[in-house]
Amino acid sequence: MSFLEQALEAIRRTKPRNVVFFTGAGVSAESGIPTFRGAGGLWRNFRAEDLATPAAFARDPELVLEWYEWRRGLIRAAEPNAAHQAIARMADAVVVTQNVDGLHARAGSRNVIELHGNIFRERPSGAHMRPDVVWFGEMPYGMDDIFAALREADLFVSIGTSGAVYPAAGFVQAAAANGARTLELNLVPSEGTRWFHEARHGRAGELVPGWVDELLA
Ligand code: BJW
Repeated sequence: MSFLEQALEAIRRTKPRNVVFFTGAGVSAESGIPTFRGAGGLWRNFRAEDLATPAAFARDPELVLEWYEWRRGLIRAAEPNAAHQAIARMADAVVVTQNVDGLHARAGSRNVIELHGNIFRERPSGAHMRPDVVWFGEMPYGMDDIFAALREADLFVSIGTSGAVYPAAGFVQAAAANGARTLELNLVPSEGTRWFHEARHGRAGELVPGWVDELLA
C-alpha cells in the first residue's frame, strides 16, 4: 500500500463525529415514489420545472393542486425503505432532505431539515391554499441551520440526488470547504459528482445499509 493509500485508509478508519446526510428523490425511489428527472419519471407529460413554480400555480391552480394530490396519494401508500431505515440508525446525524414526503421522520430520523418543505402541510397563497413546498424562485427552508450543520460536519453523505437544483447542489462544496470528507451514494454519477472525495454507485436500498454497517462496525 502506498503512503497516499495508507493515509486515505487512516482517514476512512477515523470515526466521524458529525455526519450530515443530504438526500434527494432517489432515496425514496425504492418506496415507489417517482423521482423528478431521468428514466421512469412519472410526471404525466409535464416537467417538474413547469409545475413547481409560482407562475404555474397562478396560471392553473387546479392543475397544480391536482398534481400534488396525486403525489400525496402515492406517498400515503408508501413506506420508508431500507435506505431511510439505515440513515435513521445514525441517531445523531443531521438529515438535510430535499424530499417533501416525510419518510425520513417516519423511519425514525430525529434531526431532519426539510429544505423544500413538506407536501402534507399547506399555507395560504392569494385566494388559494397551496402545498407548503419550495418552488423554483422561492427561498428554501432552514438555510441557517443547514449551513451551521455543514460547518460542523466531518462527513457529508449525499444520497439519491441529481445535483441539478441549487442552492442544494452547492452543499457538497460548502461541506468540503469546511473540512468534511464527502461521499456520494447514487444510482449513477450526479451532475456534481466531481466535487465528492468518493462515490459509490448503485441503488440506495442496497448501498446505504451496507455503508452504515461499515461505519458503525
Ligand atoms: C437513485 C435511485 C435509487 C434514482 N437509489 N439513487 C444557480 C445556478 C443556476 C440556477 C440557479 C442557481 N441558484 C438558484 C437557481 C434557480 C433554481 C435552480 O436550481 N434551477 C435549476 C433548474 C438550475 N433554484 C431555485 O429556484 C431554488 N431557490 C432559490 O435558489 O432561491 C434563491 C436563493 C439564492 C441563494 C441562496 C438561497 C436561495 C428553489 C429550488 C426549489 C426546487 N423545488 C423542487 C420541487 C419541490 C416541491 C415538490 O416536491 O414538488 O424540489 S424541484 C425538484 O428538484 C424538487 C427536488 O427536491 C429537486 C431536486 O431533485 P432531486 O431530489 O435531486 O431528484 P432528481 O429526480 O433530480 O434526481 C434523483 C437522483 O436519484 C438521480 O440522480 C437518480 O439517478 C437517482 N436515483 N433511483 C439511488 N434507487
